[in-house]
This record gives sequence, structure tokens and C-alpha cells, in this order.
Amino acid sequence: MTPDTDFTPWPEVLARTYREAGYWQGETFPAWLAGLAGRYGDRAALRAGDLTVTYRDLHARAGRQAAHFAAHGLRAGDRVVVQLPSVPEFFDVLFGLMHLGARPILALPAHRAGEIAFFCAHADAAAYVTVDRHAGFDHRGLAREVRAAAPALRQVFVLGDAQEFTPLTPPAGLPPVPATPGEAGGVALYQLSGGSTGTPKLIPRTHDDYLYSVRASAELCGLGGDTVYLAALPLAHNFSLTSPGTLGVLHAGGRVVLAPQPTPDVTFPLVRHEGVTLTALVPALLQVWLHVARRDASALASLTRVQVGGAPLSPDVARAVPDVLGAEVQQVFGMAEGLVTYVRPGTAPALACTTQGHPISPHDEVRVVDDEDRDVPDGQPGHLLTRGPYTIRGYFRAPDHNARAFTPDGYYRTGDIVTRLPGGALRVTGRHKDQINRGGEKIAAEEVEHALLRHPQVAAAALVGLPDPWLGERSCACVQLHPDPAGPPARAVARDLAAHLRRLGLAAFKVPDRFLILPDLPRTAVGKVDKPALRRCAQAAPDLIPAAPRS
Ligand code: OOB
Repeated sequence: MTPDTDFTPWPEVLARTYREAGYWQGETFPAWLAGLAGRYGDRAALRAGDLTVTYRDLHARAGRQAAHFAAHGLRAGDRVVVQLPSVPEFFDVLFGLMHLGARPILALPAHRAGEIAFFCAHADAAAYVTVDRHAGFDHRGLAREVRAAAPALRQVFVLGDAQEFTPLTPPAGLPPVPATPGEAGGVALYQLSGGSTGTPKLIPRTHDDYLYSVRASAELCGLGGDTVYLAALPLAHNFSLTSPGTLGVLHAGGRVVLAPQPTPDVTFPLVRHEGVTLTALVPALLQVWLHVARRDASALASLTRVQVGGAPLSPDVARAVPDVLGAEVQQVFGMAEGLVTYVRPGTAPALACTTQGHPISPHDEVRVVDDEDRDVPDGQPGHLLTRGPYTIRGYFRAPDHNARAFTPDGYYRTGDIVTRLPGGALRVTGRHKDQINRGGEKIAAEEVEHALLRHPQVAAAALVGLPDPWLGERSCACVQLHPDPAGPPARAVARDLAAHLRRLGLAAFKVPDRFLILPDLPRTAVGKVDKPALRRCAQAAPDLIPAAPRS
């Protein structure tokens, strides 16, 4: 029998433990949503502009969206790449696909043709769901490229002006279909990994494990019917979706307010108008909020807590939050693969500002180890390994990578360096994986390096992160060119390389912020590019070339 590389299950003995502990409740998302509609009925679930969607509507809209998808040939088990901005239809599509037993693959609005075509082809996606235009970008043009590159794609659904594609919006009067009965232990959706390898990885999350993380997060964050949550970050991201995010707020019967943009000019008036009590930000965005709120924070009176995660938060910035925003700061450390830690509400500021808290579950197993996988004592930094009731056991169709990314006994190698303090709180102190965290957006160095190497002039390439006061890190591509005495000047080469990456369809955030053209790249004794040396070199270089403006 060939091993199933689509989904790696938990060992039965652990699965039983998680069920007996009440974590895995055997409930699917469609059943959960039907339950919410029954419990909270006509209460407002979503607010977007002037639109209010009640809990009952949310459920009915999912049923209608499912009927529309079914009418266009989608079936249970189909994988569907979803790329939508912060619009209510995101939830119609998410819940509508699950209603049908189909499986959304949650792409980010920033992804471009290269990434979307890869997800579609790698997952044999039956459909791609997108929007006509967003943030000045024509997604239908992207859809045309994707269709040419992924022949298995049967349908493209477009929100808004669909042109030659299928309109996403169901025709008026289309009756909802009943939900397809599904397995709670089966895959509900796929998250995407920030990754550190040449291609992004798909993360299969089951109904059981994902709903557990939602319920437990909502509970430990004390959410309730009076919670008004501003969704400022991309809706698809695990932080804003489930930690506790929009799904956690819906679980608690609260109200989700969609922000079309995360910046203070848009969000501050929304906080005032909607009486927002809670939001989640990445540190880079928090700094922008603080900067504006130092001049005028009067719109933020209703805000009681701001969650911050996705990237390291400086203790000084954390300490400023209560004074400047008039709200408690709560650090969240997590990953789309599973494990999420929260500083528990009410923790003393000294600890709350300098640690990333405790895991959600008493059954989250955390190990902090040295390079040989030996446990290190509390108080000392080491590699964070974890397994538990909502941490995956394997990526989708990635057997070779899985063999490296997981220990033989199923711990996920997070690639983060942490210290466990006496008492169990974790402090993230560094990163081992070859990834750049650009303001919470993750860039796998290898993916960009491979793309650079496809340029005919590039002999060797290495992407490194450089410290940045706003984003935490920016990326710098260090490039060695094939010798060409008559070649163009470095500045022109850099411009051409940035254009090359865009042509390959890489998301704009992955296009290097800076370029450094070198005669050769420093190597270690075994011939690998010496990235620490390159980082030092790039930091000292007076002549880093900025990439052309992003789009
Ligand atoms: C969240 O998920 P991902 O999958 O985009 O990124 C995970 C990685 C972590 O492995 C870590 O390297 C970094 O992002 N990270 C943090 C952090 N939170 C995430 N590094 C330092 N401090 C933090 N607080 O980013 C994510 C998923 C769920 C909840 C929160 C964040």
C-alpha cells in the first residue's frame, strides 16, 4: 500500500485521549455554524460597511453559496483555492465550501500568479475563488494566468465584475442546499505555511482540531456576546481567523467588524463607530497605530484589549500600549501548523510584555532542545518542538519535507528558538529556520533564491534579513552575477532582478527590499553560503540598492 501523503493522522492512542478530554468533539464546521444560528439567531454576527449579517443569515448564506457552487459542479472532497480580501463573502465561501464538504485552501490577497498557480496545481484544485480587483490589482488577469498553468482547474469564481469567469454571487432566490454530512476527523481546510523551503506547503487542518483551537482560544481569552472584534489583518491568516480571531468571536456570539484596510485612517473611525472592544495586530501595524494614537486616541475609548502576534514584539512597544491606546496588550505566538500560546489576560505587565505566554492546551507537548534533540534546562534557549491536539502531523503531499520537519515521534520542528521560563511561559528569542519575518509576512529564503537563480545573469543568490525599526526585518538579496565585463551597472541589474521576480508571479512582499551585488558569496568550510557573514556584510555595506517601488 502506498502511504497517504495527503493527510497524516494522529496515532489512535492520542486521538482517543483528545476525544476523551473533550477537545475533539466530533463536530464539523457546518454543524457548528448551524448551532451558532440556533443559539444566536438574529444577533449581528458581521458588520461590513452598512451591511449587518446576523447569525441566522450567516448560516443561510453558506447554504446558498454551497448551492451555487454545487450548481457549477463542485463536490464534496474538492479542493478550492480561495483568495478574497476582507469582505463578508469570505465567510460565505469558507462556510459554503465546508457546507458542501469541499476544502478551502486559504491564500492571502497578496499572493500573485506564481503562488496561486502552484497551489492550484499542487493540490489539483477544482476551482479558484477570487475578486475582480483589489488594492489596485486586477485579479482576473491573475486568474487567466493561473488557468493556463493549472489545467485541472474546472472553475474560476469571481466576486464583482466576473467578465468571462463565473460570478461568485449566487443568483437571487437560489434556495440553500442541506449540508453534506462530513467526518469531523477529516480535513476542513488548508492553511498555508510561511515555510522555509523552495515551495510553500499546505497545512491540512481537521474539523476536530481546528474547532478545538477556536473554542479553547475564545474561552481562555474570555470572549462573550459583548465582544466586538475588529478584523484588521487578512481574514485568512490563522491569527485573525482562529486565535481567537473571527471564528472565536462567532463562537462566543460576539460581533465581527471587517476593516477594509488596517491603517488608523480607516480603523480608528470604525473602532469609534462600532464600539470595538478587541483587535489583533502584528507589531509593525501596532507601531503605526501607536504613532497616530499619540496625537489623538479619542476614537479608541471602547477598546479594552489589543492582541499582538505574528512577529517579535519589543517590550518597550508592548509597555506603551496601555498608556497610548488605553487597552491591555496580549501577546500571541502561534503558527498555521498548530501551536498557539497566549499571555493569559490579567498577567502582570513585567511578564506580559516580555513573554509570549502559555500554550492553549494542557495536552500541548512542548520540548526545548539543542542541535542533537536533547532537552535543554528551563531558562536556556533551544529549538522549539511541539505536538498536541491541534498541531499537524504532516504537510499535504510533502513526504521528504515531512521527514525533516517532524521528529519520528511526531513533534513538529517549529524552527523557532525559545526559552521556557520557570512556570512554563515561553519567550521567543530567535529563529533557526531560513525565513524572513517581514512585519509578520513570512518569506522563505529558498523560494526567492530559487526564483533569482532562474535569471540568466545570476550565478548565486542568498536572501538575508536585515533589522528594520518598523517591520522588524527587511529582506536583502545578495547576488553574484556571471562575469560580464560589458554588463549593465549594478543598479540596473537590481531593477531587472526585481522585475524578473514580479514576472515569475511572486507576491510583492517577497520581492527583496534591497539588493547587494557581490563578486562572490562567502562560503562555509563545506561550501554552503555563509548567511551570518553575508548579513554582517550587508549591514555594513554603504551601497545597498533599493528595489523599485512595490505594487
Ligand atoms: C502566525 O502564524 P504563521 O504561520 O504566519 O507564522 C508562524 C511563525 C512562528 O513560527 C514564528 O516564527 C513567528 O511566526 N511568530 C512569532 C510570534 N508569532 C508568530 N515570533 C515572535 N513572536 C510572536 N508573538 O504568525 C500566527 C498564527 C497564529 C497566531 C499568531 C500568529
